[in-house]
Amino acid sequence: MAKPRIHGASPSPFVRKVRVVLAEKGIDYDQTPVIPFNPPAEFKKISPLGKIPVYQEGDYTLPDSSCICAYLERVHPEPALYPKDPKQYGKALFYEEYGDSKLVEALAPVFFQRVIVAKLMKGKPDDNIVQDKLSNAIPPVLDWLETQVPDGDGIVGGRFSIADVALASPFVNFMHAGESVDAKRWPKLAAYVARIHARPSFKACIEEEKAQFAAL
Ligand SMILES: N[C@@H](CCC(=O)N[C@@H](CS)C(=O)NCC(=O)O)C(=O)O
Repeated sequence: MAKPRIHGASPSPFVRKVRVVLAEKGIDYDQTPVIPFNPPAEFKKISPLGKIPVYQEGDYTLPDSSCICAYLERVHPEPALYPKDPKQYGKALFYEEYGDSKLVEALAPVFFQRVIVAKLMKGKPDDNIVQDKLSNAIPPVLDWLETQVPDGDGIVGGRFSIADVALASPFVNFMHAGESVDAKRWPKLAAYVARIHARPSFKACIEEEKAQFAAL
């Protein structure tokens, strides 16, 4: 098998999902830090939606973090990151979707304003957007997650899975934006996110990203 290459910049929650899965499965890879708002001319050929990440293995390319992670599970089945039980499998896919859509929609604008606009683009962040998300969009999402998360590592069947990867990844962006889950209001969720982020797979990404942002 050709050494895989991930096209996409590390702070993307979707790129991070794939990097965490690669690390959990012990797969070595290269990375091209494509920024989707300013992609190289040829990028659309491998990313029809113009989004990151794209996975490449020789001349095989595959966009979309969920498709990539599912593919990686087929070619590297161990350690398994998808439950074998059909009902748990269905739940894991739903939590992955919830992380990728609802959670990213709620948390990412705070990251975008405070990090992308303020630090990378050296612009003025729109504090109205940030406050609206923090006050209105985010609490109901965290309220629901508080009812779902376990005391252990795995939200589905007590085993770490793709669901945990997808749910924990957007909280890294929240952290880069100077925010965290309020442990007084959402104690189970705060502890769960901290546990997942402490896994070596997440920790390596987080430390690398922090160093990148510190250099700005
Ligand atoms: N469903 C996709 C979403 C990927 C995505 O939205 N990536 C963002 C960066 S975090 C992007 O490339 N945005 C550029 C755009 O939407 O044009 C996946 O899971 O990979």
